[in-house]
Amino acid sequence: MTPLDWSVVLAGVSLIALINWYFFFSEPVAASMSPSAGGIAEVPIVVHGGYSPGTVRVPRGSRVRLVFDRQEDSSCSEEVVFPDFGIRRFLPAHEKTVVELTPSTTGRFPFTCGMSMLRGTLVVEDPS
Ligand SMILES: [Cu+2]
Repeated sequence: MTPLDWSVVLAGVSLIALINWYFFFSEPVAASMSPSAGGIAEVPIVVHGGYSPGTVRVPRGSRVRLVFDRQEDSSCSEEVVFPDFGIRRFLPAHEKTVVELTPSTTGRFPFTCGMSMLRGTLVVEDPS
């Protein structure tokens, strides 16, 4: 193999490592919300190649309103699923979709796209 071949291989391996790191190890910025006047915790979540923020902290026992703002039409993100809450919702492209739930137990609850490729976590904590 020529030096050029090696550099192509190296670039490919680095890219794969970077993608794996992104999907499995990066913990996107967490958003924390306390209930507003009406006792509703509203959290905006941008959907664009992933969920931003990827970790959403909400208080147990409050009505939680997650506003998914889907800024793409890639079919991967067209559905969002909250397995622990029995929720599966279609997210129209370039629109905001509200998902409401009231978590009654603390813990970490994943949410994903319809194919479980994009991942986020709902962290339910005791209200302080
Ligand atoms: Cu997907």
